[in-house]
Amino acid sequence: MLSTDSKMGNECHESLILKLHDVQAVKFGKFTLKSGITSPIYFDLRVIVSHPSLMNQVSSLLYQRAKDQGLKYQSICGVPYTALPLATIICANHELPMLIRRKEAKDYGTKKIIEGTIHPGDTCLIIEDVVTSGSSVMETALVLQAEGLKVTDAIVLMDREQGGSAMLAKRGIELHSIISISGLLSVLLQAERIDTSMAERVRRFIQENNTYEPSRDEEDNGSSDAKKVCKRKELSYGDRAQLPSTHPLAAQLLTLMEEKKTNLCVSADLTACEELLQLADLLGPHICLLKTHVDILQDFSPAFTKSLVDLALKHNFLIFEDRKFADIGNTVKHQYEGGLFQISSWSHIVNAHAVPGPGVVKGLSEVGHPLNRGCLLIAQMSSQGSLATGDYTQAVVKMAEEHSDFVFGFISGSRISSKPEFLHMTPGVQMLSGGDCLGQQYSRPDDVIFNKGSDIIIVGRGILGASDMVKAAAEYREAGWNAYLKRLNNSCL
Ligand code: S5P
Repeated sequence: MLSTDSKMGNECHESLILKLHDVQAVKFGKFTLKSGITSPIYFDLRVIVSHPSLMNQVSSLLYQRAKDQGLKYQSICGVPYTALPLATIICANHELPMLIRRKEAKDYGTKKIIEGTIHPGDTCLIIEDVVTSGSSVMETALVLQAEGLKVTDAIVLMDREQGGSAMLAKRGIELHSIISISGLLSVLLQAERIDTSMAERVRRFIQENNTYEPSRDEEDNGSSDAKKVCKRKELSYGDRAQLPSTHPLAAQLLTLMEEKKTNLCVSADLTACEELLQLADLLGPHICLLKTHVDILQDFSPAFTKSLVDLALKHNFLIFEDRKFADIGNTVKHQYEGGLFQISSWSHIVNAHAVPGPGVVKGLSEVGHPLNRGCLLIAQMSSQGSLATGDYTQAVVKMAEEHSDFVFGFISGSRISSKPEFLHMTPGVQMLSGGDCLGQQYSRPDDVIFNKGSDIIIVGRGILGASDMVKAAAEYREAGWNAYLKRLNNSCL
């Protein structure tokens, strides 16, 4: 087992997930689904109606999620049947109007399909227990919309991450889930309720059984984000390396990416030097960048950085110390050059928050520029509730452009600068979207590179947590590279 600290926080719905497993609302084995497909995981959330404390816990989480998202709605409708009592509890506890959708219209009397008082123009929030393809939520939404109600959001306890969210988004409904498959598997794995091979079987099943099939139009153009990408002339990594405005270090990185055919950066968040060096040697052939957090190493020594630099030369990758400098220029200068770690002596790339103003870049540049080092500015973050959005992100782009002799790119969730000399690197990447229990949020490689137009995927636990890290790295590399090729092919040249 690697010494990475992958421990989950307590507010991770850990107890809820364990209770759901206790009452067999989630089961592992071999199950034949309605479609005839054999699945290694099965959800039967209906059983929770017999467990009142679970019902209360789930309903309050659903309500809280809507509150955290800042959703505005005038009524709630639960998708029949399991979500019906959940909606009832929420509405009763918070004195909210509820609507009930009938499965079948009554064949006598009013022939109503929705029970309750309908105010056309009101927004109705949909509640659901599990979403796979999203079709049940959609059916309910259509019935509500036919009555003149607006449906913009749905809250679900469990998203199976098999395309439901994408399908609903395409139809204007945002899906918010409490538990993701990745979160569920992490908790059950840690509690030793399932083993690694079962977790991997489920992950693979989910990836291979995505129910969402983009329409031809979408396939041709990508999502709406990709349409924006398509409008641009898309240069290859190799072409961007040749641009006169490209920073020499960015040019070196872009060239090696093209040569090695990889846009994968592994986030080597390990706590023992020897393990980190072994990882670098093992994954070196697959990566363009190795990202470190040198201050989490328990046994750091200058000899370690020398070995790491040797491995970078051996496998032709660059080193990126994820130090996230965020102080006044004079202080970051010392932090970069001196102290125990002497970062500037071995790390090709560092990153910084722009929050202190341009002084942070000037201070770092005084040390790094003469050494031909480069810097990324953190323009967006992958964590939930990040404040690095909107005007702040725009200001970071401006700051980068004004210091392009040292700053050559961004940490961001998507492409935020149209200048091809800037590189975009995106953390929070796993094969399945979802998150951890401490606010990390994951996007898939294809989404990051093809839809969002980023250049490099940064993957930590998606690889470090796999039983076969080399295989996992190869899979991420392939997914990232194929998404890049798809983007180039899709480019409107
Ligand atoms: O916004 C960010 C910026 C960074 S650099 N979100 C991040 O997760 N990171 C880093 O990327 C984080 O410090 C960690 O080292 C890595 C993500 O790790 P993972 O295990 O969640 O893939």
